[in-house]
Amino acid sequence: MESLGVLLPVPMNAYLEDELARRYKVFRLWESPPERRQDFIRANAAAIRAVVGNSKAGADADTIDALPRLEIVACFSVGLDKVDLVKCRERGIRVTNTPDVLTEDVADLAIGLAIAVLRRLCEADRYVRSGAWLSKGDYKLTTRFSGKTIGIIGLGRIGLAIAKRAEAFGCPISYHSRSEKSNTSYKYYSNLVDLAANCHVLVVACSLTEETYHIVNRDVLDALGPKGVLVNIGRGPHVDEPELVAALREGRLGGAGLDVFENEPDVPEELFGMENVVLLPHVGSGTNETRKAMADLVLGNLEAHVMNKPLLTPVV
Ligand code: 8YV
Repeated sequence: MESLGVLLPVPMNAYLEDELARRYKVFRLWESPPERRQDFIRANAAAIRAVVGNSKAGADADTIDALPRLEIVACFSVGLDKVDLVKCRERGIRVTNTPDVLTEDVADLAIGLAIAVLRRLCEADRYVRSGAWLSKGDYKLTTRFSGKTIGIIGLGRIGLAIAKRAEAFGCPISYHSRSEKSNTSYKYYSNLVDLAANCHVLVVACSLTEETYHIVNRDVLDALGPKGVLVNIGRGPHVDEPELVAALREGRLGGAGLDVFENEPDVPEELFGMENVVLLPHVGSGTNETRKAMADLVLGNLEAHVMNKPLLTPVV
């Protein structure tokens, strides 16, 4: 039987790459210089029937158009914003992602970021390491996390997992999403500005779509206010980043815990000097346990596809 040709647009988790190479014929796009990548795809289009993408690169319209034999896009991510889903539906290309297996880690990180910002964990760590504790004495007082009102944008799997954790800290929970959920008693706000005005920590946990692009804009940041904290474990483009930087600089926002940015890995340098901000390099799902489970899910979906069995986590 013809081996499945799998295009990898960017480097993947090492275990996943090894396993893919063991089972299929792998085409590593990034090994070609940027100006030769379209030629590389064209030259190998006859063999490529699968794309394995992630949060950095997936299958955009140009890539899909260049691959007439493409059958499946298996994402090593829960987010599908790097896949042209409309085109995949039109062409009958199957799409899978990695839900559930990363939920706990991402929710843990959201709570960790909120605590890190309010309790100034990173700044306090730097205080000890720099010798300031010895030379300047005790560290300044910070702000409690327990009991603070948490507003969550998007009450899907990850949003609910964040809510469950925050409840254990005695935090009242409210949320904003397209529609009110019937399966929770958390307070619903149909208007995001109203949610921001009524919470202390606002967490972005929705998927990135045209409707949620820059959903956190100047009005939302101003409603959150000088005592408010923004936590983003979703996608950078959920937040209007220049507005976020301005709000922090001008003291209109209390702080921010950010795992994602608009132009990763570029992070606005102005944030580097702000002690009320905690910056992480997109590590929400970045544990050994979760990345292995995500990789196994990608492999399982590809295997199911090849064997003509039901996909494990189909999206399209
Ligand atoms: C990344 C993520 O995919 O699941 C998502 O949507 O953003 C992450 O899990 C991971 O960093 C691999 O690139």
